[in-house]
Amino acid sequence: MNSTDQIAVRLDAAATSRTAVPQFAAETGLDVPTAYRVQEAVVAHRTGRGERLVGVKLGLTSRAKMAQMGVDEVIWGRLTDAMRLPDGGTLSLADHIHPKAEPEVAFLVEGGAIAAVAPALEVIDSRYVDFRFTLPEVIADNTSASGYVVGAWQPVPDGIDNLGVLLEVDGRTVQVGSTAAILGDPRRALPEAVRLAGASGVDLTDGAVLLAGAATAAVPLRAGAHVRATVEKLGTVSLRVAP
Ligand code: OOG
Ligand code: MG
Repeated sequence: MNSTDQIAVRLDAAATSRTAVPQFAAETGLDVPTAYRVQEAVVAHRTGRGERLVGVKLGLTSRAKMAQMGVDEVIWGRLTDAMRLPDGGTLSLADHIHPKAEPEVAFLVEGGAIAAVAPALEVIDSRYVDFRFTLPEVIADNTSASGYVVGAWQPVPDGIDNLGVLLEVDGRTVQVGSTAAILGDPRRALPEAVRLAGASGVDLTDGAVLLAGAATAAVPLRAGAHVRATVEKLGTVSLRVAP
């Protein structure tokens, strides 16, 4: 396995067959610029099957996530329409490898600016065995992107830079954080995404969704679980895992 396309085929097959693959960066010497080219090729497999690019996600924008994953650089990935799940919708474990959920803040982009904000949940599902990867590996894997749920869009409230974030599973609080954990202020996600994605020729066009990154660590999804994220002033968003 040596070319960008071969790695992309392998990661796409892992996703579609719900079978984790071993890490490979040590073997291939994959670097970050090449990893973003692999990501583009991985997502091209999805768009080739009819999915549409609808936005961008940032990852590892909080210390909680950097510590959990052992990677300490902000990364970005591509979101497609097929990844979007309805608020209160149901996800099947059979469609995933080892999914986890994390609370996020979503922005709606219009005219190059933030037009609205919503509480969100991201479902990440690394295509690597044991959810372990190096920085280039997670970038190549479209930053573990698998699904996302967006709550009600609303105007950006005062104090967005320091709102409480809660993640509950079956009514029990499992993670607590603050939007301040996201780059110090989640609004920084926009210039950061414009810079990072722009370097690969990807623009945040009108109507694009931007996931700013998780404020807390992610939690594994179990059959039958009811997962709910709450962002102070923004409200809640939820997801069920099929029994
Ligand atoms: C990588 C994706 C990180 C976030 O919000 O920090 C991410 C991973 O943790 O597998 O989406
Ligand atoms: Mg995330």
